[in-house]
Amino acid sequence: MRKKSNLIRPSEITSESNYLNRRDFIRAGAIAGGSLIAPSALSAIVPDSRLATLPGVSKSAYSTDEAPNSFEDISTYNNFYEFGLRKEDPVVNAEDFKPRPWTIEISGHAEKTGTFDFDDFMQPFDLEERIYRMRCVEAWSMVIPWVGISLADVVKHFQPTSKAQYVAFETLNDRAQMPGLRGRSLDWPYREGLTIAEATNPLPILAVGIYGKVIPNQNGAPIRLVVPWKYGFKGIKSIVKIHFSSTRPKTSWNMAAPNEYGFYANVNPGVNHPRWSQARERRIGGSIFASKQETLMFNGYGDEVAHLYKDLNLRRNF
Ligand SMILES: Nc1nc2c(c(=O)[nH]1)N[C@H]1C(S)=C(S)[C@@H](COP(=O)(O)O)O[C@H]1N2
Ligand SMILES: [Mo]
Repeated sequence: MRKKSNLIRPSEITSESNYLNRRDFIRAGAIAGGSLIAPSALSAIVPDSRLATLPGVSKSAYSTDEAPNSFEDISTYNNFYEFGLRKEDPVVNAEDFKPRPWTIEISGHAEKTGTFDFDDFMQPFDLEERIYRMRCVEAWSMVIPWVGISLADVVKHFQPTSKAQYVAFETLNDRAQMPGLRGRSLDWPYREGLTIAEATNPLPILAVGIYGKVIPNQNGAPIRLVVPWKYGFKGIKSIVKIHFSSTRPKTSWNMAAPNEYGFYANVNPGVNHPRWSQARERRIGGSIFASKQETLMFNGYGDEVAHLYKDLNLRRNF
């Protein structure tokens, strides 16, 4: 297999002061050039220049042609409870988070297991850009140009045995770096899981970038799950463990409120959350006066995934 994922180390990332200088430079340039672009519009089109560009990224046929949200929307409106409960908390509180050195432990029913340094883990896999619609259970949505590796490729690489029916994931649990862990909003570490059939479907990716750049800390650096037909909470961030299990793993939101958040969490406009409708969604970044758009079954990815659930009652298995 080709070696594509020479991800850039934090030491190669330009410093905060360079970043500010560059931003000021761009802003000044835009003003000097006579184009009256508002600062917010500028930051919307300029990804954070502290983040290194990812090499060797190919385009994916699975991408939507809908317009992506701005880098600013994607990196400042976040859910990452380890860094606070409000949408604006993670961008501030994850600023000093260290996504290197990083290790990923592979365990359970698989031929290949062990603890891998992040760069060694990434080595066998090809980087792809996948522009996906994302739908949060809170009834907002975004379109995000992820860069990542196929989860199916990762699963196959570690050769799960026939006993492996589920894949479980865990987030880093480091109180020194994650102030939100002092709170009891969730039972830490953050946990998620997929069936082996879901995990080997071609759509899910482990994302390491956004807009061609290394993924910002607040979006789940250095690596996070993206499952575009499920509600956003399945997209576990800053993964340190992947476990091949014979039994259904516990998942954080299901543990916290089992009547509100199920194991499957498939986007389904026909099954409401007990406290609000799932029929429509608000696209982040649009006008606050814009009418909400209809939520699509499986977030519009039904052709690829509906067969996974053909024998399942989706009202009971929500
Ligand atoms: N470890 C961890 N992963 C997490 C969360 C979290 O609080 N902690 N929040 C989830 C929720 S509810 C959503 S909607 C998405 C948001 O991802 P984004 O901030 O990159 O858009 O991350 C998911 N992954
Ligand atoms: Mo969410």
